[in-house]
Amino acid sequence: MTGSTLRLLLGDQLTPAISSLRDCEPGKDTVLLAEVMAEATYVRHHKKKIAFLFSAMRHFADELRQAGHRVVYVRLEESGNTGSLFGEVARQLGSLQVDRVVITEPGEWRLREDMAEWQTRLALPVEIREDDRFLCRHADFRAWAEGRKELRMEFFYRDMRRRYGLLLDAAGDPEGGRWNFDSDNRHPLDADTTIPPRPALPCDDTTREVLELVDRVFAGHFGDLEPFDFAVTRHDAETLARWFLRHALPRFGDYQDAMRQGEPYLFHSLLSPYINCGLLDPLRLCRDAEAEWRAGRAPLNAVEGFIRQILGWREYIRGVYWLEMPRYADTNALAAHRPLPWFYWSGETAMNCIAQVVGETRRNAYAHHIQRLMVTGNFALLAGIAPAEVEAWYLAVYADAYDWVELPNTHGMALFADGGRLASKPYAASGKYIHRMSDYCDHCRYDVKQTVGSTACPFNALYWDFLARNESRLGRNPRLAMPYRNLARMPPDQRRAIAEQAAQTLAALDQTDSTAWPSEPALQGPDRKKRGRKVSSRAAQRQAKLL
Ligand code: FAD
Ligand code: DLZ
Ligand code: SF4
Repeated sequence: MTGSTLRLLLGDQLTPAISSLRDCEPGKDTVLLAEVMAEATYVRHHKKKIAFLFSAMRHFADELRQAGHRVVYVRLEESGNTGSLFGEVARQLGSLQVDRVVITEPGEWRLREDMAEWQTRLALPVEIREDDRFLCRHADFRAWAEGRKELRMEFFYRDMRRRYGLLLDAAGDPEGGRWNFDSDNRHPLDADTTIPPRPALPCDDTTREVLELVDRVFAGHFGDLEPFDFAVTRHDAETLARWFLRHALPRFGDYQDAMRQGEPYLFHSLLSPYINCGLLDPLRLCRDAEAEWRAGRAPLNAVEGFIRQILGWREYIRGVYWLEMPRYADTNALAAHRPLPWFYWSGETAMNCIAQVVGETRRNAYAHHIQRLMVTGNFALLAGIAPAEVEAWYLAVYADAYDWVELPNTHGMALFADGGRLASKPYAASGKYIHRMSDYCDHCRYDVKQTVGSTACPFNALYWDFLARNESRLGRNPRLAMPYRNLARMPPDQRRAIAEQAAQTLAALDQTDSTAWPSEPALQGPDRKKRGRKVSSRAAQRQAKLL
């Protein structure tokens, strides 16, 4: 066979209409999907994330075969699997007669850089196409950003609303007279608000096989593998999307920022893993959400809020990533160098908010936005944890995490490590914010109303200390004028006491086990469990005393 093309699809490219398949000739071309160690371990992804992607990839290969494509699917343990995407492409070229390789650009800089060399290494044309599943092309984002002193999501979002004609009235103005209803979307949950139960999706044989594989091969990775309740087919992902639009979207807006102990999902969509891997189409979700409002089934604040997350934040975040990389990842505007505390992995801390979020993350490979931003992210910001360590954690633990979306959210939004390129101010907050938006403090050993003393909430002194420590960098930020005025008004004794309290907390943090997961390489089987226990009980002892 001559004149045929090898079309590589990555684990987050599970979309039949993707650019790399656009001119595919099913009788002639070969589509390649490969489970490879390099992708599963470049960070040690949560077990559920690996299982989700492998099962979704296997199901997608079936979907393509049913549509008439010739598919080569390489399983992780298949004999001869080279362990890398390049190796698998090269291996297929040995057995297939192809003239060229076609790929849709990957979502991560490291892989994009690697692929730039493939044509030379393979001595064959390698065409890398733009990923037009996103709603803003690279050139359009660059043109929008060109000449702007500051990049701000809000202005980008308005342009995107106009471009796609979403939630506009006949005159082209925003429905409801405002572009943004965020100020309506900050309600804490009332005690009697009930959360709708999510539909259960049973595992099929393919998923069960993958669960067995992941349990055996990735036993040393973070996270609980079961119960496993992710959708792994387009059909099931669409079922979950329909469920969300009908049952959770109406209250999505009101409770978007709320947190409640024991309720990891509230009214969030949980759709990010499916959008990011290509099982759901972001524009269709926006249009379907708009239809719910037009049909009178969901209020405008909810629908606008949901559309803003996808059309606005998601696209803006991606635009910033490709505009700023690779320099972006190396910035450290607040000179944060502290290692990541072990309790980000173990959850063993007396700070109940962190223990809850880490526990849910371990169980579900999911935490909603405010948990990521205002609990684990906020603590890392206040405590000055090194951005690269925090980013490696977020990239590993969430099922929706890929560098293009995780990095700007963590580096820019949560840690302000880019000095304000993405957000106009750091999302720094004391325990008061967590208390207002959740019931975590009701179950905490610390007292959220205290700033100094042995039972004081650690977030409080750290918050003021963060402002004081970074005054030369942040003091002139107009959006921080009020907290800096409050800091300036504090009597010197109080400032001194807060500085001492924060210093004690940070010293305690420095004494806790701080390490990547797992603490020792290749921990497997029963031995792993024993050593894992030893490490975590040592950490627990220290933290019981200190944090
Ligand atoms: P919903 O609350 O239901 O929101 C609807 C959709 O909007 C999401 O599915 C998602 O596609 C999109 N969205 C919302 N906020 C953002 C955002 N800030 N950036 C991009 N898309 C957004 N999101 C990821 O998809 N992958 C990540 O690796 C990731 N890492 C994050 C790290 C930090 C520190 C923070 C603060 C946020 C991160 N986010 C990430 C954004 C956001 O937290 C998740 O998209 C959201 O929690 C996913 O849950 P959901 O589907 O229930 O979202
Ligand atoms: C995340 C992931 C994992 C765990 N495994 C694979 C894999 O075995 N094969 C693959 O093609 N992709 C995988 N992925 C997704 C890739 O890491 C992702 O495509 C790149 O990071 C680019 O976004
Ligand atoms: Fe978190 Fe402080 Fe509240 Fe405890 S008191 S849950 S540490 S904010």
